[in-house]
Formats: sequence, structure tokens, C-alpha cells
Amino acid sequence: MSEYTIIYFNVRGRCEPVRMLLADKGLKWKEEVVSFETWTQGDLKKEAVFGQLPGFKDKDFMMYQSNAILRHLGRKHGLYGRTPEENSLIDMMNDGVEDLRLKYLTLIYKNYEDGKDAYITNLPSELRYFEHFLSGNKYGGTFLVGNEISFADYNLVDLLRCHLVLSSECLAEFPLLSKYVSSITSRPNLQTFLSSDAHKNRPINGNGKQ
Ligand code: 0HH
Repeated sequence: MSEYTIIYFNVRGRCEPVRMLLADKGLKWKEEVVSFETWTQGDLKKEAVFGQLPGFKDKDFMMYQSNAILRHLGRKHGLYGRTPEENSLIDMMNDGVEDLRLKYLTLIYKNYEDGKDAYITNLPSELRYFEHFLSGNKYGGTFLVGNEISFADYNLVDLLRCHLVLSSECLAEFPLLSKYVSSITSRPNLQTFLSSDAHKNRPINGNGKQ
């Protein structure tokens, strides 16, 4: 029986990095897919700590907030660095991913038609920070921090893959980020998950824009 359950809408959204982490570690999970009707008519919204999903169950422990879920799994499965400094750098990079994700989600849900061209034009100035940080990794930049994968890597790779759908050439001028995405997505378990129908058929966002 799987110990984990993801409670979320039928989107990749804020849960695909969690799914990527679980799949890469060979862990099983259940999906409780929440429909628009269930969400708007039932009690789930009232029960959710901040009135939003995703929710996540670890046996009978229930929690919310996608980045807290990533950290929870990071702590449990050795995906949070080896030293306090590595822990903090992983937190720092995950916060940077969240900043970019919020900009991406604002474009998708609030300003897609009017804002897409300007967003893509400005994107190199956002991605440059990640390229630069990878270039400083003394182990060669296979991972953001140190020489092991962390929860922040799944989060960044997912967000970069969303951006590649938005603008297929967006990594062309970033050799390290390009290599980073292809090396992480070639990890056998992750590659299997990313080529599964479960992943491919799940919409990226909830409004059909991508
Ligand atoms: N800080 C939170 C986190 O990281 C933010 C969660 C959040 O924004 O976990 N949740 C949104 C759904 S994520 C939410 O609960 C965006 C995907 C939208 C998919 C379509 C949703 C259709 C459902 C009506 N939104 C619902 C709400 O706020 O009532």
C-alpha cells in the first residue's frame, strides 16, 4: 500500500515536482483528483489550512503548501543536502524557483494573451540567475547544490519544462541549464514517469494555457 496521497486538481500545476520526486525515488503514491464541482460544493476548501490545494497525506499526517510538501519529502528521503549550508542553499534556490513560478502562473492565469511576448523576451534575464548559479557548482552543475539531487532540482526542472512548452528555444542560450535538464530527465525512473500517459495526459495548467 502506498503511504503517500496527493489531493489535487487534474493538473500538473504545483504537484508535478512532487510526483517527479516520488517517481525518481521509486516511491508509490495515490492520487485523489478533485473536480471543480467537488471543490466548489464540498467541504474540502473549508478543511484546507489555507483554503487551497494541493493537500498531501503521509499515512495519517495531512499537510498543505506545495513547497512544504517538497521539503517534507526532502527531509524524509535524503533530498535536502548534507550540511546546514547545503540545506540553506537548497532552500534559497527553491525560493528562487518559487519566485519564477509565481511570475509564470501570473502570466498563465492573468495575462496570457497580452503578456506572453513580453514574458518570453524577458525570460533570459530570469534564467540567467540559474545558469550562473549552476556554473558555480564545484561538482560540475549536474545538480543545483552539491553532488546529489535535492527537492529543489525537481522543482526547477519541472518549471523549466513548463517554460520549454511556452517557448521551445528558451534554453538555447544556456548550455548548463540545457545539460542540467537533459541529465536529470534521463534518470531512469524519472524518464519512465515523464514518458507515462499519467504525466503526458495531465494538463499543465487548469485553464488550457501553456
Ligand atoms: N502556496 C500554495 C501552494 O504552493 C498555493 C496553492 C494554490 O494556488 O500550495 N492552489 C490553487 C490551485 S494551484 C487552488 O487551490 C493552480 C491550479 C489550478 C487548477 C484549476 C483549479 C480549478 C478548481 C476550482 N485554487 C483553488 C482556490 O483557491 O479555491
